[in-house]
Amino acid sequence: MRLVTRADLDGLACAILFMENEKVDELLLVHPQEITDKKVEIRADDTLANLPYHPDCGRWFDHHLLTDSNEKPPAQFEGIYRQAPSAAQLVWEYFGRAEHHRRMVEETDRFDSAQLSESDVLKPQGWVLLGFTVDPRTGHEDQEAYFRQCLDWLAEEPLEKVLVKPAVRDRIQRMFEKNEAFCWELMKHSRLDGNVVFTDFRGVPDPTVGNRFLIYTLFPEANVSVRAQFKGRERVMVNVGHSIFNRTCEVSVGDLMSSYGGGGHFGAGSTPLPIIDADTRILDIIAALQDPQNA
Ligand SMILES: [Mn+2]
Repeated sequence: MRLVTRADLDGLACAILFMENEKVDELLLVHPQEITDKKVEIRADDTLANLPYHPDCGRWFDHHLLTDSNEKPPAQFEGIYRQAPSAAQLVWEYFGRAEHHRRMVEETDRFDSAQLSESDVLKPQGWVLLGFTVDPRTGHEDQEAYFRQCLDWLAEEPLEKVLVKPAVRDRIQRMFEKNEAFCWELMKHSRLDGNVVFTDFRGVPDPTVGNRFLIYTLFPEANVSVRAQFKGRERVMVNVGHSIFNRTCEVSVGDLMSSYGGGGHFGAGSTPLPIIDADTRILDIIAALQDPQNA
């Protein structure tokens, strides 16, 4: 069997569960968009986990909302699909919910659905800490090699022993350093506009990539964040996300972003904007996100 998953904590937990219960001959790490765009060849002996459905796969486990761009699964298929906090939860259930993996699955649930506390963001521990180091959005180098290394270790040793390995500690150290630099950049380039915190990285040549939740620890008054930065020379990328602490924003970010040509989910999304009228459109986006009582 070939396991096809994505290189995040949920994919890692899925892989640990499959490797303990079945013979996994090969592990392929892909980005969900590569499945949606049919850029990878999927085979009948493939198990897809934490990824959109592909008609050629043998089994499928996923928990993400089905969107218009996703291939619809048939009524009957091998595996489990359900909206759930993580795909690992579904794979765990498939293999009979072994007690010794309960902690890993519960923490993966929290991490994957961003049910995190401020201390999970500022001083993460355990699976959440490991989750941030493997997160493909954290901007570290050699993510795939690191993911595979962690998986090999976790197949043999408990999490506590893996977290103190020099390579892991090194990554944790660098992650905290990056987050520190990122906090300063966020403070310097953000302003609060009612319930919206707007970060303008358009003047920053090479912005640090840090923890995407830090902005909500710096601006607890905001319930939604908007960040703009250049993408190439012709476009501005705008990222919008609901605060994970102040969960009062009722605007569907995905719908708002799709009206500008982008997309996303209820709580987060992004859109490219042409440079020429980015300013006006950003103001429109901020206005659309503002609570009526701030108007
Ligand atoms: Mn997931």
